[in-house]
Amino acid sequence: MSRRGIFISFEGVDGCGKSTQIKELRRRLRRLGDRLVLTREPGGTVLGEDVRRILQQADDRREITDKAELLLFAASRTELVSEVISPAIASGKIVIADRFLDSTTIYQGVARGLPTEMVETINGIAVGDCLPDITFLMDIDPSDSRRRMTTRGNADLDRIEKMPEAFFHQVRQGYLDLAKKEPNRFVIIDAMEKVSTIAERIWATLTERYDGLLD
Ligand code: Z5A
Repeated sequence: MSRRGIFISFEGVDGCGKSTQIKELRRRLRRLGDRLVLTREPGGTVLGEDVRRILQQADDRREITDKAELLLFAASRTELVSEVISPAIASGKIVIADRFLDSTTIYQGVARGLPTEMVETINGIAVGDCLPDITFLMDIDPSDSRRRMTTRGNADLDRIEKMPEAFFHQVRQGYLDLAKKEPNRFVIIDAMEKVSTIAERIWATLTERYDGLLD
């Protein structure tokens, strides 16, 4: 019988510190070697990286409708699930995802305002029964994460990052509401804590839940 791995996802407003914590976790799990698989969305496959470029570089000359945006994220995700995530989980690997379908539920559903039923249907088509076992929601006030992003200093904001601050307040609240609906999957992290404090909290949660599976 094949072993089942663990599917861990990180979510939150942009600049909340997901990538920083994923790096910390990767360091702690380095001994797993190729049993550890990292993904980011959109991206992670040839098609996914193309979609990332299309979505991030679209500008006023090449507008993307909200529905097209939804379908592009879904197209990237379905490739990632079938090429990378599902095979990895089926063979007992640990997958750490920088964003997954909750990002679509919140950014395209709540913040863009596409109908919930439409978003759920597309999400279902994209991932089937491949869902995270645990999701760390890095919760932060968007004005604090914005400040971090401007001090990070790497160039221009992309298409979504240019949205007004109110958009990101909707994103934050949307995530908190979703976490309340799925308390067994979501772990809410205060993303304003120090990097090392957050890393400890995440590690303690994982080792408690998956005792032995991370060895
Ligand atoms: N999107 C969507 O709409 N629908 C979808 O289905 C999906 C995505 C999958 C992806 O952008 C965009 O696509 C995103 C949502 C949308 N758009 N927005 N807006 P991305 O992948 O390019 O970026 P991101 O995921 O939004 O975030 P990011 O820029 O990668 O940031 P992060 O990973 O969350 O944060 P970080 O890079 O770890 O940290 C940001 C800065 O804060 C950095 O300078 C750190 O050193 C600093 N930092 C981190 N932690 C701390 C703490 N604890 N204290 C102080 N400073 C810290």
